[in-house]
Amino acid sequence: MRAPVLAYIGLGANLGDPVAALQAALLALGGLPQSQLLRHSSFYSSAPIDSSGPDYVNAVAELSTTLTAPALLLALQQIELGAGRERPYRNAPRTLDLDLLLFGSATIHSPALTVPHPRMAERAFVLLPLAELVPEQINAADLVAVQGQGIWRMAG
Ligand code: A4P
Ligand code: MG
Repeated sequence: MRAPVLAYIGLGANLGDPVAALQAALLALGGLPQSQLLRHSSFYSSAPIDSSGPDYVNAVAELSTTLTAPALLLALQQIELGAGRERPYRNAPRTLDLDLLLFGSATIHSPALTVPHPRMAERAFVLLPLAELVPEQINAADLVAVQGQGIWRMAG
């Protein structure tokens, strides 16, 4: 059997009830086969970046898994579909977005999957929750660069 890998998943939503959507997504992540949800960050609220609609709620989850990265991506997309995700156009507002940010120390460049997630270093809504879980993996200069992005940690 494959050794478990620590995967970090970015959760985001800005349509419907985003907090409920993220809570349901965490439950679904906890129910994935060959996987264990270890921790998740606080929830953060921020204005859409390169997107539109209401403010987003974002968080990051830490999963220990023996799934392969493509199998995990497929499982994430099934959870998105179950949350009513539609894809009318790129960066459209969404009921749930699950991005595979990190998959152990893997670097992946396939047509369906790029890991680490190519835009994560530019985004406070990824870096701040990820820094709660694995501060040693976050580049301090990246954190400084996103300081101007309005984002706040939600209570509870
Ligand atoms: N794909 C490739 N690599 C990955 C990966 N590491 N994780 C492919 C997930 N998917 C990956 O994704 C399009 C395709 O990317 C997939 O078919 C998959 O094979 P998508 O979720 O269908 O489309 P999308 O969400 O419009 O694109 P993407 O890349 O997820 O968008 P971004 O760049 O993540 O931006 N502002 C705030 N405040 N908060 C947000 O959460 N999110 C976005 C989405 C924009 N602005 C935001 C937020
Ligand atoms: Mg996505």
